[in-house]
Amino acid sequence: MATVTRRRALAALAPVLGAGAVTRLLAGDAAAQEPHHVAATSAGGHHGAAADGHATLQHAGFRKGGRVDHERNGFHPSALARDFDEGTTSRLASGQVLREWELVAYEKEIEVAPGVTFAAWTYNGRVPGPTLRAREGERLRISFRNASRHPHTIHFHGIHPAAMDGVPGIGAGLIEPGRSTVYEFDAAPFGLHLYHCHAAPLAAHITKGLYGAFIIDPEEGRPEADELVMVMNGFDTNFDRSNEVYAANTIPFAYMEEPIRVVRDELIRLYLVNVLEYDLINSFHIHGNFFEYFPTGSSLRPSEYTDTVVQCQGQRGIVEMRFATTGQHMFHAHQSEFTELGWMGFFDVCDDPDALCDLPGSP
Ligand SMILES: [Cu+2]
Repeated sequence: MATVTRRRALAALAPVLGAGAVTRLLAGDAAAQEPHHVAATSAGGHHGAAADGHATLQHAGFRKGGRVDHERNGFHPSALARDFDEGTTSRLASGQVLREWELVAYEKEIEVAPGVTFAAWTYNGRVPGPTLRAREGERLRISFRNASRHPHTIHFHGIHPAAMDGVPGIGAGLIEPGRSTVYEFDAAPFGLHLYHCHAAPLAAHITKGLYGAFIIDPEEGRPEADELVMVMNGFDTNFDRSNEVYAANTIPFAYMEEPIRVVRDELIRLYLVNVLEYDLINSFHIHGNFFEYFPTGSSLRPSEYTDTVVQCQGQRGIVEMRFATTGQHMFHAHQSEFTELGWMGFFDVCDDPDALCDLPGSP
């Protein structure tokens, strides 16, 4: 069979198969090509069947036995969305707060779609790496150990001395396998940043999984809110320099299977980061609502009131919104292709945060 490009395969298969099945075919997963697996996509979903042409909304996640094994991966997208790593703090003689983390790079096979494994490169065994959270003006110290078989770095976005930039040839430069280094700088400016490996070839080192969100809170803080982080990413599962699956926080359709529960009228603050490689832009779109957008989170005043925002590679911003009514609100990339290949989910808006307001038809 001739090489199947992702786009050609999608055009041919998307109307017939669920996105999960397409993904499996592209990934060369033999099991997925059994008729049983393909046919199973038509049942059980709560988004209706193909009568109105929305067959592509059906996906692996709705099939019995077709879920990613989060336990084996060692991280769960639902937990990850609310997991902020504040490290450990102490005080320097000067009175400045010292905040410290330890990051270890190592290889780990993760399941990125049901039955599709990916030989990831990770910080601390998860993709994305921990969401590092600090406060403006603190001293940050990140101890980095490379326990993988390839040289890596940690390059932080933000303001810091050149020697702390985590790029080859500057400061400690490339950290060879088995070696360690310490990155240390003051937290500035406040906002939503990111960190990632800066070894060459850059796109490969990033797309393998070496990235994470990096939040610097303003000194005076932000209004209290239900806070979430979504790192928009994708995976090139067949190494053709294009992505076969898309997601926020790694696992396609994870927030369809487990919608993110939020409370009506409560302020939701979403830290949104785009680390996608191979596709120039990514986007976030909310249904039935509008949000205020703070580009790079570096101002306390929003620049935009909208329902869709676009981010280039490495771009990020803070989304703030409230839902006035209960119910299920979809969010997704507004590039339909990304959506169909995994980058979509639901907010489940409830009156009572402890109530079970599961989606009708959920397995
Ligand atoms: Cu690297």
